[in-house]
Formats: sequence, C-alpha cells, structure tokens
Amino acid sequence: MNLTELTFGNLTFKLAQGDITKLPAEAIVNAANKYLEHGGGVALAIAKAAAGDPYEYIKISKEAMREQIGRNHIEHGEVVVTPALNMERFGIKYVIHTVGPYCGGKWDENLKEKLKKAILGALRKAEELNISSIAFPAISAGIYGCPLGEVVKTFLKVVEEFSGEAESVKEVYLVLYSKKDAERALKILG
Ligand code: AR6
Repeated sequence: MNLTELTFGNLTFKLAQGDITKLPAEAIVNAANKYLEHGGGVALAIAKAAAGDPYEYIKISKEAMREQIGRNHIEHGEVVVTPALNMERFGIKYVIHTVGPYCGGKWDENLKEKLKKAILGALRKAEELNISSIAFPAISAGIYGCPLGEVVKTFLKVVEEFSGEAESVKEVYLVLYSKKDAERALKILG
C-alpha cells in the first residue's frame, strides 16, 4: 500500500494507494461537505464502513458538529471528530471531518488557501487528540473538482510547514484511491 515517503524533521509523510477506510492510522480524515451530509465519494465510503447505514453516521456527525462547533455547518479550517465505530477493527480510532474548497476544474490562490486551512485544521486536531498517525484522502480532488496535482503539492507544503509544530503526530498519510492517481502523485513527489 505504501508507495514512497518523505521526512520533515520528526514527521514522515507517506504516500499510499487504496481504500482509506482500511488504512491503519489512528485518525482518518473525511473530505466532507460543510453540512456533513456524506452523500458520495470517500465520505459515503467512510460513513458506510463506520456505521453500516450511512444515514446513521450522518446523524452521529451532525450531533457531534452541534456539540463541538455549536452550529449546523463548518467553515474551511473547522473540523468535527466522530468515533471510527466498525473501522476500529483496523486500528482507526477517529474520523476527522474537514471541508475542502469546491474548484469545478479551476485553481487559484484563494482555493489553495482554503485547501491549506482544511488540511491544517485536521492536523492540529490530531495534535489535540494526542495521536501519532493520521491519513488523508485527496481532499477536493474528486466531486469538488480541484486538480489532483495541485492538491498533492498543497498537501506536501502544508505537511512541511506543520512539521515545525508537530509533537504527537509522527506519520501523515496521503491515500490515493486509484492506481492512476497514485502514479500521478508519485511523479509529483518523486
Ligand atoms: N479511499 C480513499 N480515497 C477515496 C475513497 C476511498 N475509499 N473513495 C474516494 N476516494 P471526493 P471531494 C478519493 O469526491 O472532492 C462528497 O459527496 C477520490 O478518488 O470523495 O472533497 C462529500 O460529502 C478523490 O481522489 O471528495 C462532499 O459533498 C478523493 O477521495 C463532496 O463529496 C476526494 O474525492 C466532497 O468532494
């Protein structure tokens, strides 16, 4: 599953290919929408893997959002934590929901800043939870239509910047679902 890794201080950035719902990191990140309606893509896969019935996990997520954020939506950079439930058998403890930008094929500095916030928010929450490993999907590179290459480059940049403040977090995975995406990411990191 692991394709390559890069080291930034005490932190290792690992590129992996496969299904994030089975990746043994203490937290996995969900590429959610702002209402935590897990209707498609990796969000639906996580909701099904965690709770069986995705509607049940949507309910759990919305309740957690009300408790943790005090609103019924999140902004870029805000995150919500839910238990991994059935995914605990793979060693996953938490799901950290974050929302990336909608690009629709476009890319600019503003979209990049929104994606950076979404990634950094999840990394900082992992520190707060005192965990050592966290796995991300390619946030915004699916239904939200951001260019995969830019998403991968942005990840690398944020992880490098974050390594300066990381204490408990030692491993950050970027998990690409398809072989084709994984090969493209590998070229960028290579
Ligand atoms: N494991 C790893 N990566 C996956 C998996 C999986 N099981 N399934 C899909 N991907 P997307 P977005 C990849 O569309 O673009 C949802 O409906 C996929 O190949 O899941 O941020 C939410 O509720 C792609 O590279 O997220 C939001 O409404 C990446 O995950 C909206 O989609 C992200 O694709 C968010 O869109």
